[in-house]
Amino acid sequence: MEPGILAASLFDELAEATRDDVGITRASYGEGEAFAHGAVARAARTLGLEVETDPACNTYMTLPGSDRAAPPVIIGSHLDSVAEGGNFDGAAGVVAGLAAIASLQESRTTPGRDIRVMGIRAEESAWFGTSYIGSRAALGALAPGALETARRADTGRTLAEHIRAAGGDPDALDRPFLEAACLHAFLEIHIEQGPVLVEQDLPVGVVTGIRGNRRLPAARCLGAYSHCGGMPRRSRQDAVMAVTDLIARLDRLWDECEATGRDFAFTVGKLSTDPERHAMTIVPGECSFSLDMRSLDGAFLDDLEDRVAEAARQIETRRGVTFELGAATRAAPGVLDESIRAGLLDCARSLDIPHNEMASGASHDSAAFAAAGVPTAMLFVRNPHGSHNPDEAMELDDFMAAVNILTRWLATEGARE
Ligand code: HGY
Ligand code: MN
Ligand code: MN
Repeated sequence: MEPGILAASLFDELAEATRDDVGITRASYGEGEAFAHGAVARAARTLGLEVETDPACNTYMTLPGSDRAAPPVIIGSHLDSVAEGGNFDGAAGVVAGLAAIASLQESRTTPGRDIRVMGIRAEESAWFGTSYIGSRAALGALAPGALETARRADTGRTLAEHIRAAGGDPDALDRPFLEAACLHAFLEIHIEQGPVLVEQDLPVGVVTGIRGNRRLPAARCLGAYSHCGGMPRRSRQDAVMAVTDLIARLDRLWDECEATGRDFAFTVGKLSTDPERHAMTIVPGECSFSLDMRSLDGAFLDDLEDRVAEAARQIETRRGVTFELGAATRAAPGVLDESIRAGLLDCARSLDIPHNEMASGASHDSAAFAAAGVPTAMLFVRNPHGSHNPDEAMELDDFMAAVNILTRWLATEGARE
C-alpha cells in the first residue's frame, strides 16, 4: 500500500474512534489505547507482517529481514494519549514505522535484519503517574512495586489490574520480553510538541538528547484552616501561601538556570485546595499539587530533589506547615546514539530534506531504551499548536519527510552489521 495513504487512513481511523467531546482520549490500558493497538495490528497484517504481543500488551509488527538471527531494529512509540489531547503524540511514531515498511516493500527492499514496529503501552504519566510503563515493562525495567502501587487517576485501579483486564500477564513482567543486548537499535519518530521547527520553518529535527525528569505526582502541604479575617498574619498556617513560596523559589531557580545556560524546566500541572472544605473566607489548611521537573543534566536532576526537600523544610519553619512530598518518580536523561544520529543526518542531507538538530524537552520511550543500553535515536516532526491539547496538528508532508529519512536509514544503515 502507498505509504502516505496508509498513514493518512490510519490517522483518520484513530481519530474517529478515539475522539471525545473536546479532543482525543486514549487512556493507558483503556478502551481508546486498545482500539489503537488493534488498528495498527490490522494495518500490519494487510502488509503481511508478523504480529505478536507481550505480557504488558505491547504490540510488535515485524518485517522479516534476510538474516532472521540478526538483532532487529525496533521502530516504536506509544499509542496512549493524555485526556482531550491530540491524535499524533505517540501514534505518529507507530504509523511512521508501518509507513517506512510499506515504503521498503514498494521498492522491494529486503532489510538485512528484522524491522519490528512496536506499539507501546502507557507512556503518558498523566494516567498512572509514572513514566514509560510499556517500554520499561518490555525491557524488564519496571519500577519495583509499580504494578501494585501505581493506580490510574480516573479508575483508582492498580496497574496490575489494568494490565490483566487488557489481557496481559503482570506476573510475567519480572523478566524482560526484549533483551536490550539483542537489539540493534531503537528509533522513534515523534512530533516536536513545541514551537522550534515551526519558528525555524523546518519539517524535521534530528534529536540530540532527551530530558530526564523528577516528578512528585501527588504532593501536598498541610497547615491549619482558620478565619481569614480573625487570624492575624503571624499566626496563620496557610498551605496555599506555602506552596506558592515553593513555586516562587523554583521559578527563581529557573531564572538562574536560564542566565547560566543550564537546562531546566518545571511545571505545577495540578494545584488544588480541598473542595469539601475550601471557601473564600477560610485560610486554606491543605493544598495538593504535582511537580514535574526536567533537565538534560542528570547530576542536576539528582541535586533538584535535595533542593526541593530543603526548600520545603525552610518553608515549613517559616509558615508552620508540613509538606508531604510523596513518592518521587524518576527517569534519567536519554543519551542518544551518535552514529545513528550521524546516519540520520546523512540521510536527510542525501534526500535534501531541510532539518535541524535539537534537544527534546518532552520525555519519550526512547529514553527507556537508551537507559537500557540500546543504541537509540529520534526524529522530530514539525507540529503546530504544541501538544497535550486538542489543537495539536501535523502536516502529512512533514510526517512523510521524517518517514523518508527513516526508510533511507533502514535500507542502508539499518541493514549494516
Ligand atoms: O511527559 C512527557 O513529556 C510525555 O509526553 N509523556
Ligand atoms: Mn509522546
Ligand atoms: Mn505526551
